[in-house]
Amino acid sequence: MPKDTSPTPSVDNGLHDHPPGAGHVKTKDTVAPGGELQQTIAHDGDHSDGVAHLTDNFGHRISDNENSLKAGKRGPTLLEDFILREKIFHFDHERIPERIVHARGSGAHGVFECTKAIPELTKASIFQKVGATCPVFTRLSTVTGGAGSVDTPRDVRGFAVKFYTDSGNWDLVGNNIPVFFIQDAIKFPDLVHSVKMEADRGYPQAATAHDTFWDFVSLMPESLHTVMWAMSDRGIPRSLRMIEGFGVHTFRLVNEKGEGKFVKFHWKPVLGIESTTWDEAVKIAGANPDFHRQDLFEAISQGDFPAWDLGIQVFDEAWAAKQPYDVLDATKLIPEEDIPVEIIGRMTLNRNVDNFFAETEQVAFMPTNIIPGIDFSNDPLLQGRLFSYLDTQKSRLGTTNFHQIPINAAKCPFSNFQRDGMMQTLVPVGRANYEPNSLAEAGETGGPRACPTTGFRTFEENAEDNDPTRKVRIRSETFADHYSQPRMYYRSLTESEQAHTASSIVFELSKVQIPHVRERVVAQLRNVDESLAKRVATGLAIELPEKAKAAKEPVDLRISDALSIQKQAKNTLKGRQIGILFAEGSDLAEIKKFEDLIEGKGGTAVLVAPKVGGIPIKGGTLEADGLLAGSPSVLFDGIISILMPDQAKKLSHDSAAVQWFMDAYTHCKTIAHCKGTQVILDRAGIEKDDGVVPLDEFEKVGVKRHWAREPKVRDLA
Ligand code: HDE
Repeated sequence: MPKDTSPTPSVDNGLHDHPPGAGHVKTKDTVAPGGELQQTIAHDGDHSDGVAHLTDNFGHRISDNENSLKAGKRGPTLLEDFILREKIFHFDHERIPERIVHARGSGAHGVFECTKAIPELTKASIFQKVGATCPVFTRLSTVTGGAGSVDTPRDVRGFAVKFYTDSGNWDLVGNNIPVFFIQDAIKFPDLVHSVKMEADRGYPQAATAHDTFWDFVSLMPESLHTVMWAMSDRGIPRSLRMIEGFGVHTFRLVNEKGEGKFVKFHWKPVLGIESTTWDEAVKIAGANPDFHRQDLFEAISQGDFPAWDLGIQVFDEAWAAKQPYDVLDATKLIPEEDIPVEIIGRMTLNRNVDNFFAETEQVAFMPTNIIPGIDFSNDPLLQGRLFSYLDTQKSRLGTTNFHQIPINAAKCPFSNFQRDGMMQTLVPVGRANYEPNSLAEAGETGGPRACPTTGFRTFEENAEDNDPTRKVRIRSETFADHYSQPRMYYRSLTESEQAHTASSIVFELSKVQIPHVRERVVAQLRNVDESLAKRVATGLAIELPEKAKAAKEPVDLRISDALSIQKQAKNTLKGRQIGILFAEGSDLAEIKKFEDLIEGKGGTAVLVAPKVGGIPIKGGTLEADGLLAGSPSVLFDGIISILMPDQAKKLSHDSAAVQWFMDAYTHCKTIAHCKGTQVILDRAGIEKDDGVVPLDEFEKVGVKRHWAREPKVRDLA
């Protein structure tokens, strides 16, 4: 065990593995892809005298930490001074948003030990064996005041415990009062707005004694129970070591057999509960605003470790139904005289934080951090919290990767397919960032998988199949037919569209390097359409694999013409681009005629020529919109060619011109041409068909695609 450099007596709770001699910036904790917490020395530049070198954030040693770089002794500071800039830049960004509630808090590390095993009640790993331990981090807080407010206002105290268990983090985020002001999460922003400093004047700080809070209370009878507690001596504790803690909500314990019982959690301070008088609290606030924080810190530093016993009140639905209140109502408690509190464990806080910001400030508690064996109830206040805490962490910590911050990271392995995001510190290897995947079959890392037996399963309160309140992760059988509609889609396509689809799958799968993936796709296609599957298999030159097993056998649905592009293609010039090829000597009047026709019908005529400047033609000169070599026919929906025979002959030796026509032809586009152009068409191997027409037929033919041509230009097998 490395040497402990903190003033706290060293206690090994598994969380305190500092490498020796790591200087001021002692360690950088990183979480390996497997989730293990690793610690590497961020900077270990010991001098011979044993003092570490001062460096910037990238490890560059600093020679002078007193003077910025200036132009001359008394001159202005230079922008070049990256050392000064980094130092000030970092300082400018030191603060993060404080918590909207519970902003002022004190945290400490510790250990939880199970003192009574309760496997009959819960499968939670931490409660299986007497003596089982896990590290914890606990943050005790006031609710109302800002981060710099005093410790002893009249207020509720937060009591948040993070258990780093071997089955993940469990956060029991409670208070020192067993009930809450409101019954439904939707009232929380109103409650908090009313109790915090008033919106216009910015005061009072950390106080309930003002208009808006009592206005709210006076209108919200449900708040009175908690108000009674807050106005009693519970609201002014003597020491954070002497407060009780409560989970407040009714939770659930679930055992290995899946049987559930309701539970309320309690923390009983070993030192007993102590309060101040109001007069004391007020005077302490003036005498020592950090009274509670200091008290906790010093007690732990001195080895006087505060401890709490964890207790439970367990009951079932039948008992709950008989009570004069609803156990899902967080404004109600269950008297200990009705259900005694049974002690099952002890938490001891035995180590102060090394760094207040890194740990106490950055710790992110979330009631959604729950482990198998414990579950939520339908308490509407709790249900709202399940949403809120994750959300607030993004706003406070700035990144979805806040779970990687050492104080928040699980101490058990964790791995999933969540990736990237701001401040990503993990370096996942391989390409498996999705699931399902079969990469392992190809010898690659396939990544983790869900485990139905050991994974978290939500308790099924009303397990009857047809109960609409049953919480399930089940896909309805009515979603099971995966093939009938793909079949309908494929069969609704025209022959040429089907050919395109088959070819595209062959092309895509030819790029797939993993043979079993190709085969599995073809196996799926057999359920869509056997002929398609055969076509693809032939295209790939692979054996037709066995048909994939269908969750539900597909049926033949009615063909739908609306699914085909070709069946509903519009033969219109509107919105279409038509390329008109001309050259020296072409007839301006003829060109104009087509331009007018196209523009008149809402299309765009683009003039293309071997040169772009003023070209002498019959009837004047004309500038082209695009150079032939730079305006391939793929840019147009159809093409028109108006050329003098001598120019056409010349162009028949120009590959750009020949390609221009050849492309339009193989792409099944309309080619309207003058007689002279024939020499280029011949060169391009273009045969006459419905879409290769003389100029005067252009208007009649339009610019639809001529799919009947396709078998002549492409192998559609
Ligand atoms: Fe909280 N509460 N809360 N709360 N709460 C927060 O989360 C919220 C409630 C409690 O030391 C916030 O990280 C909603 C009951 C503690 O870091 C936020 C509702 C109880 C802490 C939030 C409640 C609590 C918080 C602010 C009503 C006792 C401090 C910063 C549905 C059982 C944890 C943060 C720490 C903190 C929301 C009600 C206890 C905004 C919406 C009831 C001890 O997410």
